[in-house]
Parts: sequence; C-alpha cells; structure tokens
Amino acid sequence: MLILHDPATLKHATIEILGSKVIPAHESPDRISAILSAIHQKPTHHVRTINFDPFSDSGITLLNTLSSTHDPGYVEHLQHVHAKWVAEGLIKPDDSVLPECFPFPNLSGKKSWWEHPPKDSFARAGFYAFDMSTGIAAETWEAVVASANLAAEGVREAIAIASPNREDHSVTNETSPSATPTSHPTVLALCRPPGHHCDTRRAGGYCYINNAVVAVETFRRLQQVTKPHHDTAPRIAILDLDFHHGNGTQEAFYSDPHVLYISIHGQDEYPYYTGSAEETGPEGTPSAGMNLNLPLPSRSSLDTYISALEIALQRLEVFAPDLLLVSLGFDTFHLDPLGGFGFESGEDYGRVASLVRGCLGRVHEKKGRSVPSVILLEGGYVLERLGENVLGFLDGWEGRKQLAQQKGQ
Ligand code: SP5
Ligand code: ZN
Repeated sequence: MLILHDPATLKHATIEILGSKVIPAHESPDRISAILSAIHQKPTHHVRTINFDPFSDSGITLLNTLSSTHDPGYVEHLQHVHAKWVAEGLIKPDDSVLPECFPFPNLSGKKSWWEHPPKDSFARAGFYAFDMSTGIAAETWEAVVASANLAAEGVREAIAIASPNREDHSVTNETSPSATPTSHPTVLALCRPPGHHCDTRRAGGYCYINNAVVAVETFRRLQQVTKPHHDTAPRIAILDLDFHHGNGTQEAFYSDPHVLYISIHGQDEYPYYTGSAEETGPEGTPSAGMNLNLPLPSRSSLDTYISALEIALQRLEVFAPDLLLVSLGFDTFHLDPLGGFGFESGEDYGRVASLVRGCLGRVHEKKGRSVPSVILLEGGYVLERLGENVLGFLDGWEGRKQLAQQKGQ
C-alpha cells in the first residue's frame, strides 16, 4: 500500500491538561516514529516522504483549501498565536498556548458572542478551542499544514491509482484495468496532528484542522476541474473508526446531503456532547439519514464491535460512494489510556480491515469501478503496540494474514 508521510508532522509537541494534571500530550511525535519503524520492516509497503512547501503550487492550493473550508480568523490564529504570545511576554518560546475560558451558552449575555473573537489573548485562545488538550507550540502550525497536506495528497494519489491511464489524476467513471477487488486503490496518510474532533473554527481533542474536510474539498475540486458539467455531485462516505466520536467531522457535514458520515465509538466518552444514535442528520432535509452514529459501551468485545461494523458496512454498501475516507484511530486497543474496546492484536485490526475491504469489493461490483479510499490517521496512544496494530490493519486490508511469528515486530 502507498503510505504518505511528512517529517514535519513530528515537529508538533505540546502539553495537555488531563486528570487535573499538566502533562506532555498523549498525542506525541513518537506515535509516527513507532508506525514508521514497524512499516520499514515490511517491504510490502511503500512509504513516500513528502516535504510540505507552503510556497509550491500544491502548498498554495492547500492553504487556499484551508481558508475556504475553515474560519479564516481561526486559521490565522493557529498560524500566528504562538509568536504573538511570545512577543507579548505571555509565554516563553518553548511553552504552548493553552486556553483557560471557553464561550458558554447563556440566556442573559450578548447574543452575538460567536461573531467576533474577544480582544483578550487568553480569551481568544478559548474562543478558538473547546478543550485543553490542544496546545499550540512554536512548530504546531508547520505540523498542522503538513498533516492536512497529506490528506489532500492522499486523495490525489488514490485517484491516480484508481485511474492509472490518466496522467491528470482526474476523477473518472471508467473501469480501470488494475482496479480489481484484489488491488484496491487505497492510500494511508500518516496525518499528525489528527483531525476529526475539530470543526472548522475550534481546536479540540488534539485536532487543529479537520483533515477529512480537507480531503473532501480536494476531491470536489478535482471533480470540478475534470467534470465541470457533471450534474451529480460526487458521493463521499466517511467511516470513522477512532474510539472517540468525530464530532468535528460530523458537524462539518451534518447538513451536506452528499456526504455520509458513519462512526463507531465509545458511548458517553469524550467528546461527551455528540455521538448519540439520535443524530441522524437534520430532519426534513436532503441530509436526513446521512449521519449514522453507532455508540458502544467502553470495553465492548470485538464481536460486539464487528456487529456494529456490519451495520455500518451495510449502509456504506447501499450508499455506494465515489470516495471513501476512513478516519482510523487505534485508541480502540484494549490497553489504550484514552479509550478501549476489545482489540487485542494486529490481527483484530486486520479482521476489521478485511470486512471494510469486502464491502468495497461489493461496491466495486455494483458500480463497475473501484472506489478510491484514503485512510486518515486519527488517534491511538499505546506506543509499544501502535506499529503492529497499523501493520495488522494493512495486512487485513490487503488480504494478507499476519503470521503469528511476525507479531510484535
Ligand atoms: C484524536 C483523539 O483520539 N483525540 C482524543 C482526545 C481525548 N482527550 C480526553 C480524553 C479523556 C479521557 N478520559 C479518561 C478515559 C479513561 N478510560
Ligand atoms: Zn480518539
């Protein structure tokens, strides 16, 4: 499988407040190092290293995509707030910007509080965040744009693989000779920071820019260039398999009738205020039924998880998307400090991956063409097991069984 990585994603290192303590954030650069060292032991995977350059053509396109999908004031905040706080003497260069007060619903205050960011620097940090796990350090912005760029490149590459005869990377309806169910056009984007918790104007849950939003926008722009007269909008599905509900992704597409969002996540767990099965899309609109939440009690067994996955995949098969994004988190691992279902090995991840792939094979047959898929890395915090869990998923996706003696590599 083609795997995309950018060394700049390791530049972001910050703190969080968790359990009343200030600690180094669980979402650390070591996560990517662990995944890369596991992958490098396997010749079956090809890692392409990208160095994001904001001044290149694709860099300019990415920045344009960010400001057209995310609140421009928020994007500006992410880029400049750290230097600003250092200049104002609020923090030292090695420290992180962390908020201390958030906007809150009230009956009596000014009704338009969300329209203008407050003047006070600390208040503004809270205006653009919803929790205290999303510090902004000196090099956070560089990692954030590199991460978003991997999502955009992932879409371009998946389309190119699905349409090998077309050099323009266009979205096509033609059946490609190599796009058989056994060689599925999939790219893994090693995004870091992750993206699914932030909406388009607030950081939270280690997320700053919503990488799925960037991927969808990239796909739509490509479609517009290659098929300007096409009258049907492309159908996009997002399958969110992180332990936590992807509140930001849900929010971004809740009123979008062309994007199906499906999530399996811990019930009553972080981010606490979203993720209920009742959130199915706004009633009486074309987006009704385009959101499927499948919450499961924490610690649910793998069998329970797979039953929920089967419901998710039935919906996915009926929808038959033109693009699939998988928001993939490994915090479903049973030892994860921030989550945990009954996933105990790489093979367990492989089982899930092969079920998703099976579904894509059926969609392929139904449509007569393959579905480009981009896997976006989200969470997963057990560093010692992250590499083998990622490899297990990829093996399952590609129809290889992980050999028992390879476990732990
Ligand atoms: C991308 C991602 O996975 N973000 C998750 C951020 C979670 N942050 C707060 C978690 C609070 C967990 N509370 C303890 C749960 C122990 N089972
Ligand atoms: Zn998570």
